[in-house]
Amino acid sequence: MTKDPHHWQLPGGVLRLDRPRVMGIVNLTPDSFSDGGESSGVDGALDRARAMVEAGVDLLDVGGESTRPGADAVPVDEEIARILPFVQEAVHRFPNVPISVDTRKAPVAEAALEAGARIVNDVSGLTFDPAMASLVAARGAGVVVMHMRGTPSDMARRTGYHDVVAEVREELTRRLDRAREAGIAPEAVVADPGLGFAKTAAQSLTLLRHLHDLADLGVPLLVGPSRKSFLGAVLGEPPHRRGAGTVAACVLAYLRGARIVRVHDVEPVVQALAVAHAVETADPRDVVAPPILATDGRAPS
Ligand code: HH2
Repeated sequence: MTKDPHHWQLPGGVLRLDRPRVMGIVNLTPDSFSDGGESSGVDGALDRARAMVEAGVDLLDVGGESTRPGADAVPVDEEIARILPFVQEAVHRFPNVPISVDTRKAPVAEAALEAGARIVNDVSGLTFDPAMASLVAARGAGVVVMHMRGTPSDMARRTGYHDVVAEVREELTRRLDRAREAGIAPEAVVADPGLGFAKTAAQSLTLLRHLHDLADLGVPLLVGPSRKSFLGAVLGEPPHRRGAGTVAACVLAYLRGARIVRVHDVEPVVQALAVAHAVETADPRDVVAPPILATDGRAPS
């Protein structure tokens, strides 16, 4: 869609994607799969967001409805009531950190954009609410178009792929075409293969392994591996013990072309990606080898 996947056009400016970016997850839900209830109060969520900002987060993604399989549907008014106080406050407290709203519903997105959010993260890839694409276009908002089949309630049964990478690429291409037809600027769009959404653990691992094959979508890629069950399948650990696995997945995603990762635990991922990026881009001539021993005879710290 765009020739330059190194920028993301957002209201109020462009987010440069010449280094990996970290999107921090702020769930205002009682039932999210890994942190449900952790930050259901607005003050708690703002404190967690502050810690993420101090750890170097680039974007904050706020959600008021869990997308885990079998999660309860949340009425529009309730979803707005959960997220709006956070968005209203966060745009003032963290003016340099674009706020994204994780929703499939146009009225929720509209309320958040009205309050100053700049991105709509739609896990349905603009397919759930027919009004979503035109809203994003009219507002000039940034948008994450994610791949999923079905809805969170039935997606676990919709994992029949012959070639998961080719089919996800094909289905994402159609969604990106629809976004363009609705008038959304190509530079405002980021695509996401939707790890764990209508994918088995093996399919999520395959997508991560072949992420480079999605590069020809022509838009920057965002990937959300954080604490997901495909990591649990590898590690045999519950969600809150998948932190190091999440870091590994983020680094691998970056090395395979992802520009943005969406995570719960920001600090280790910011560090890991900073090192990965330095290794990938550093000129070896810039690196001065440290002395084996400091001149006073003590080992260098
Ligand atoms: N994953 C989740 C939610 N939103 N958005 C994008 N773009 N990509 C993802 O991979 C993604 C997403 C699920 O994670 P979480 O928000 O922690 O859980 P829940 O949906 O249960 O609140």
